[in-house]
Amino acid sequence: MLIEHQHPDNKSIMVAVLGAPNVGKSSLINYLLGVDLSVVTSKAQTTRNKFHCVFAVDRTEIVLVDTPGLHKTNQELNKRLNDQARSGLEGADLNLLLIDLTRPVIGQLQDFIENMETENFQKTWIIFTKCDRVENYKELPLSMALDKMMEIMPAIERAIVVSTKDGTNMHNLTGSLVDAAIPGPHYYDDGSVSNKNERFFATEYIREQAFELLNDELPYEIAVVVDEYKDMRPKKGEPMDKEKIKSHISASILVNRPSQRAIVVGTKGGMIKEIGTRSRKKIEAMVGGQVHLNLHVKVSPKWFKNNFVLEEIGLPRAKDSNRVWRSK
Ligand SMILES: Nc1nc2c(ncn2[C@@H]2O[C@H](COP(=O)(O)OP(=O)(O)OP(=O)(O)O)[C@@H](O)[C@H]2O)c(=O)[nH]1
Ligand SMILES: [Mg+2]
Repeated sequence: MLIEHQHPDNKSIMVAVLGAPNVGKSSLINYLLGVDLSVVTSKAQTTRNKFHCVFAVDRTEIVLVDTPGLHKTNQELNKRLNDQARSGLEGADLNLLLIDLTRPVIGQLQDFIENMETENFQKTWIIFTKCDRVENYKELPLSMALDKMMEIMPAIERAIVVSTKDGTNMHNLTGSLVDAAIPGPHYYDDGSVSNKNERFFATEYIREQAFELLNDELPYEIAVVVDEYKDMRPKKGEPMDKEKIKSHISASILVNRPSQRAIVVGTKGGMIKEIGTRSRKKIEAMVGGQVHLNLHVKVSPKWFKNNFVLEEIGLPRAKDSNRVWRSK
């Protein structure tokens, strides 16, 4: 948005949402946004790319940066996921560090510090998540835990206990973000929800369903790439007939081994059909019209070590990336 078109009372804040895998980062973002934009599954390491999610409260723009869960690793794919999380901090005015109340809290902070250089951390709030899963969470010695956390990491200013399942304190969190926002221009146009496009979210929604439906190590050995994305919606000014709009998307689910291909296809194609039906519904809700989705399963051995594929799915080399590359 052009600065000269900005209202003088505008405020904005960029907030990095950080924490271990599965603590509820994407769920928190979706709750604040009011839409299921970011993918959420019951499995750890669902989010693979950092990206911005944007919403506004009156004249305050809040930009939330979703990030992959940070964890210890030597594998190339995971190094790149960690790099996405670390770089999610860049330009943030505030960090929300999510700590899952159903697991030891101090240990999570120590793990986080081990995986992230936190010495230069600015303004950080601890968000204790999933309080609905803890009986009598108000009786937990959280203020003692917070004191200890502040000692370990001086950038921590405060803590909020939340649940995205029953909404505990989520309004307080929104209010606190608005209060912490800084007077100045908005970065995004009104109505923008993300810096990623619908094509990105289409791959995410396919991967989300595959992640949820597949078991064991298989979710971690799949990737989704869009081969063709034809947006058939009418251009600005053209008449809109919702029944007729049909976007065409052709996408591939990459697997590591031929035996995995058989599982993803399923008996009589049942699994791929289910992944397709569920993800198509979510993509249709996003684009606001009918979608024709063509899904394939391709064997791409060790795609998770292949620089070409990793770049294609938005994971460029990390600082600590391995030195040996497979070519296209
Ligand atoms: N009971 C309960 N479950 C939650 C809450 N927040 C998230 N979850 C669940 O926790 C799981 C992980 O949530 P995500 O939002 O995907 O977690 P994440 O931190 O983004 O995970 P990664 O992307 O893997 O790093 C999902 O099954 C969520 O439904 C909460 O407040 N209460
Ligand atoms: Mg996530």
